[in-house]
Amino acid sequence: MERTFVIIKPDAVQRGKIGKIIQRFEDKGLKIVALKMLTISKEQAERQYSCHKGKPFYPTLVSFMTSGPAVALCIEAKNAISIVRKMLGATDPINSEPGTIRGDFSVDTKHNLVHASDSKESVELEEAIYFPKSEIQGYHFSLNEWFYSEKP
Ligand code: FUP
Repeated sequence: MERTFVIIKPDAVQRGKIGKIIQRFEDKGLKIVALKMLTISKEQAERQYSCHKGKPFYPTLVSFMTSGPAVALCIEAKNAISIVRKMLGATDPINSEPGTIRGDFSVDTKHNLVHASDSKESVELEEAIYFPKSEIQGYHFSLNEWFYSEKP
């Protein structure tokens, strides 16, 4: 089993899309193991996006991410990182396919509703910014046998 980290961004909260987005993850068969609403601090946003520091869009990205409440989640599934990234769709709205979250709900690169980690390293880094280990739940997902051919 693999874990990934997701943020439902401030634009999605303001637009009333929290439930719709979480519903997609649940419908897919992904197990939510941590969930909270928070207003992201400047320090958290800067740590999360440290790889983009110095790029022209970095200052407005940080101010956007800290502009209002967001929802952070940890999700567990076989191949969770790739599956969730695929469900989000491409960063650029011109390339995000219909059927993806960004493809269905966004027209702008910055206001793209969701973030998800793109590698095991970024999961580790991002989880540590937002969730103490004690807030990540370990529990048996009784539906697993209906989602997987083998015991995951
Ligand atoms: P993603 O992994 O799809 O979230 O995309 P990136 O890590 O490349 O970018 C992080 C965020 O920066 C994106 F969600 C939106 C924002 N961004 C811009 O605002 N302008 C750009 O040119 C590229 C990214």
